[in-house]
Amino acid sequence: MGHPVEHASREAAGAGLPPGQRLQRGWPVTHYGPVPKFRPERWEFRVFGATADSGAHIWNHEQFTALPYTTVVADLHCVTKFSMLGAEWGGVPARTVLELAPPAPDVTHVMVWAEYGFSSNLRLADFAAEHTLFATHKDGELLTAEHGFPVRLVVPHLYAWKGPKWVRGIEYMTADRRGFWEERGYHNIGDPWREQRYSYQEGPGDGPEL
Ligand SMILES: Nc1nc2c(c(=O)[nH]1)N[C@H]1C(S)=C(S)[C@@H](COP(=O)(O)O)O[C@H]1N2
Ligand SMILES: [Mo]
Repeated sequence: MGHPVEHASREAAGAGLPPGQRLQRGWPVTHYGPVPKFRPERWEFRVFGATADSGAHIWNHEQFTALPYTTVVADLHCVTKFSMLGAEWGGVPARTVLELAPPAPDVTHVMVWAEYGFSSNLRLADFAAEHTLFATHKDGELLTAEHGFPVRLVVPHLYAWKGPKWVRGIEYMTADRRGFWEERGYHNIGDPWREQRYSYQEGPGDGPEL
């Protein structure tokens, strides 16, 4: 796939292990449900909800993989307490998606949608963070099916459930709404440095009522 390479970034890793985490060697596979089969002719990446022009923006697989490509070295912290450090992810920056398919001015949150209706909600600022990436590659190789091929989100500064594998689109929202794990007992924000693991730890303003 012929991406134009922009730049490599090395600032989303190297801070060590967040509290309560342990180092994992190798790369385990962690998710709920089956691994979806990729059907390129049916696949599309859809930006919808409160877009600036109020229409949906859709890229097919060929178009999506032709968007500007960059790399980010980032750590992955699973809320079940293992962390994988220093992977090099390659893909399309979330900021690029925000530029090409801009949200309306009153958008505050983004729902990231994946196959089988899996979802995760992010504050717009977390989504727009410099290192948030729609990854297609890890360590120079295409993602494998079980790790999210063709596209997964990587949000280096949040727990890994905030990064859906098998992403199919994003929804711009003018109010917060909980995603799949956020409705099922996990923290609405999910900052590993503050050990925001479970929804019972949420303070006022951290998320919509359960
Ligand atoms: N679609 C989808 N994405 C998902 C999940 C899931 O259940 N479904 N689990 C998340 C969790 S909890 C973790 S720790 C990471 C694990 O990514 P890995 O299997 O590539 O290590 O994927 C995240 N993305
Ligand atoms: Mo996880």
